[in-house]
Amino acid sequence: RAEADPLRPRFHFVSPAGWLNDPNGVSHWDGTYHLFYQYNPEGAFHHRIQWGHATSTDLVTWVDQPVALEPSEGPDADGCWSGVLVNDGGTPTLVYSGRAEGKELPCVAVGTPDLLSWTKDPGNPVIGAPPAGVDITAYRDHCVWREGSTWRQLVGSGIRGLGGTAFLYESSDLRSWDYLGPLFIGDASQGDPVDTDWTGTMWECVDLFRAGEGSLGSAPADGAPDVLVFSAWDDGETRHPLYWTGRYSGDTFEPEALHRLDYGGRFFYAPQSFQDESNRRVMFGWMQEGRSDAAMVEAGWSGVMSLPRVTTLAKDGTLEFAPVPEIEKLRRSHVSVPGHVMVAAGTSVETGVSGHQLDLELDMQLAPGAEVRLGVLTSPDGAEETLIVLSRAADGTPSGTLRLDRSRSSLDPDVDGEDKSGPLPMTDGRVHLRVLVDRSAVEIFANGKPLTARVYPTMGGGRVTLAATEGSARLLSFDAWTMAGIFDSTRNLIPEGL
Ligand code: DQQ
Repeated sequence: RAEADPLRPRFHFVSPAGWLNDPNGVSHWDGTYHLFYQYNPEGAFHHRIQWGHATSTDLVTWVDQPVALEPSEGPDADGCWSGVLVNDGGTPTLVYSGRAEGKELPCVAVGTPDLLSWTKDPGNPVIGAPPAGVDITAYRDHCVWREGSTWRQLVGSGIRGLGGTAFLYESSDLRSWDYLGPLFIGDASQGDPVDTDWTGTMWECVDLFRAGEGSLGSAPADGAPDVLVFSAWDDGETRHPLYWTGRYSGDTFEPEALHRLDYGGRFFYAPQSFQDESNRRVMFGWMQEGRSDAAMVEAGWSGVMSLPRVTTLAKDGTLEFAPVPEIEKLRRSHVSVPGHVMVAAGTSVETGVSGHQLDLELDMQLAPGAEVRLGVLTSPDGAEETLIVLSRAADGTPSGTLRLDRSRSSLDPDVDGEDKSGPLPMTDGRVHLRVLVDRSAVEIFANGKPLTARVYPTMGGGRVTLAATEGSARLLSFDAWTMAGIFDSTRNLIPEGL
């Protein structure tokens, strides 16, 4: 059944079987990219999680490798939860959360030089308990980096009654850790669980990095901020990725500003980033499902890995994102929709584009008060359509909104169709829009701001429409490509002849 599912993406990484969630141990090691991921090959549900593993030389095509970590008797008997890969003087080393007896504790495993087989440390767990005397909400996931001659580690957590946090540790050998204190504590009393920027009662998958030149802990040559990425969590269902920009120095992080990382919220969850061998910061996130647990089990698969994104610092001090350019090698037939046309309210452009695997790139200039809608996966009769809505404030202020309207994405009443939106920075109404459509996976980048989501059309439509609904906009350019798959319809890898 899983094999015949037309909603299963073809050029995003998906697991060979069953369930996939967080990216783990993302790295570039001796010219090979490694993507590990939370994996349950037994079925499309979260249970007894292993570390799946795939490698790539180009971030586009992937080769499945043997499972890297599996639960075994002891501190990870019930699951090998999220973690990272570090280079310990040439020895590949995983730091992950072992789950047993209903809780998670930090564990370590070392790998062979090819990173294909892993041996768990006999001393696991390497930290035997969360900090004493602190009433925590949870304790898991790791960010580990080298600072001078020592290792530093963050473990995601939350302090009951206060907010999410990350506990800071130090070690000389990755095995014996000294607790230094909370790096910084969020304030869960600010805002509400329904707010898209609520910082939650627990921080999952913390990821701390320097946004510009230099490394963590060094003096920032170019004034670039440090960035603390976390996935805001609450047992009342809040799940979304956020980041603070600020300064990490000594044993603390001084926050400057809080930002939403992806307007799709839970559809780009638990992101993890790394610096590749050409010094790009590349980030992956888990595109979780918007259908019911029963529908996932029925489909036989669940979870999509986002395309890798290059993460850079925008002039306004926030992060901006773009799919790695390598993805362009999957571009096939090209349609160029004539540019330099005005689209006025009530009119639409006949794009002539259609497909279920597409890369769309548009440049537009919106007049004040304009609203433009790009429709994808549109059924022949228009009953199903996923709308990417761009608008510019009427008063001429240089701001706009990016919105994803999924109210008509699917006739299936049981799938998630909630609106997703966020502020769209713009100058003179200009918008550069990139949309990657891969069956049920949609990644949108508007002036570098990402909005990631899942859609479940039932009618097999693939038309692309463009219309203005308010005011007018000038279409400057519009290029569309169909995208080759890296998987065939039965999820066999297509390594050659893309
Ligand atoms: N997923 C992992 C945890 C992490 C969560 C378990 C985030 O380690 O906190 O699969 O999605």
